[in-house]
Amino acid sequence: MKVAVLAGGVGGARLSQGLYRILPRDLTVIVNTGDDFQLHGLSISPDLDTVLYTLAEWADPVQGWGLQGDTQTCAQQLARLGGETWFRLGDLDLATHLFRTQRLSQGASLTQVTAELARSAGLQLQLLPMCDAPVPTKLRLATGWVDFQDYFVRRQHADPVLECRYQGADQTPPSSAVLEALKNAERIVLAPSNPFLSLQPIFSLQGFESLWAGCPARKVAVSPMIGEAAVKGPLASLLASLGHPVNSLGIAQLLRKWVDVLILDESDSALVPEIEKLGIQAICTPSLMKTTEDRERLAQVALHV
Ligand code: FO1
Repeated sequence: MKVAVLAGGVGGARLSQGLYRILPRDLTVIVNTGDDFQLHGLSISPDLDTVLYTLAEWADPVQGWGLQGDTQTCAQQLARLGGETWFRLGDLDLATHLFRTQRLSQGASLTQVTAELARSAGLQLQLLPMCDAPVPTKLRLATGWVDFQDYFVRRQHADPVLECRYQGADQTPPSSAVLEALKNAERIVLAPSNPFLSLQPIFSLQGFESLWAGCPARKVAVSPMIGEAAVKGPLASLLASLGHPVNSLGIAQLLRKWVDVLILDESDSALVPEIEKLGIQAICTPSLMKTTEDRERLAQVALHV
């Protein structure tokens, strides 16, 4: 079965790993690039790297992002020189950024560079950025609009978000590789990624709604909420500040036009009737992914519901 996954962040990477263990050759992971930015002249694609490192089994298991065993020698020297160190790039991680930045400067597309990185990591799947042009996510806080990593890392996502914008998305189509993968998929899985920060940037691309409507695949999402808490990151606070229920019902309301099925945690079974009133099927199962076995088990559910 050909499967396409839409993913961003650590939750997206972890479910993608579960799917990859089941379908190493028939999987395409389409990744949010709204978090991408430039720092020290380097092209940084955090969500692509989180998925790449997780699938290669190189990821730092505690943070979920970055490389296991990485060191900060370069960042320490940069701090001595008075450089910017609010966004920590590990010594090993720098190699990925040097590679990506050089290949982009030689005229390669982000899709090509990502394929080269995936091949070098020994991965058999198709790993795709959602598009090849920058579509930076901007967030409105009480103090005004800020760049994504300014909100997420520099301010430690402590400020309430009042509005999200995906700059240039309506003039940027998904890449042709993304179009092909979605059209040919027999199942599309929306990973348990933040709907505002990881999925909506993909949905906002030019022509995406009509592309989606023309995809014959069954569309299954996994909720990133368990009870009133997000498994990771600022999702609960975003749901609250943007006026949605802070639980999987809020996720169902946001995703109802995009999916046929929502998988939610077994502890949230009381929400099933409300979710099914929205016209989507709700399936309950343990959804916390601590081990690789958890990831594979949840992936099996996403493939078979
Ligand atoms: N997240 C942090 O909270 N602090 C960091 O210094 C940081 C550095 C970093 C470097 C490379 C990378 O690929 C990811 C990094 N992240 C860091 C994670 C990243 O900001 C977020 O996980 C995503 O952008 C949100 O999904």
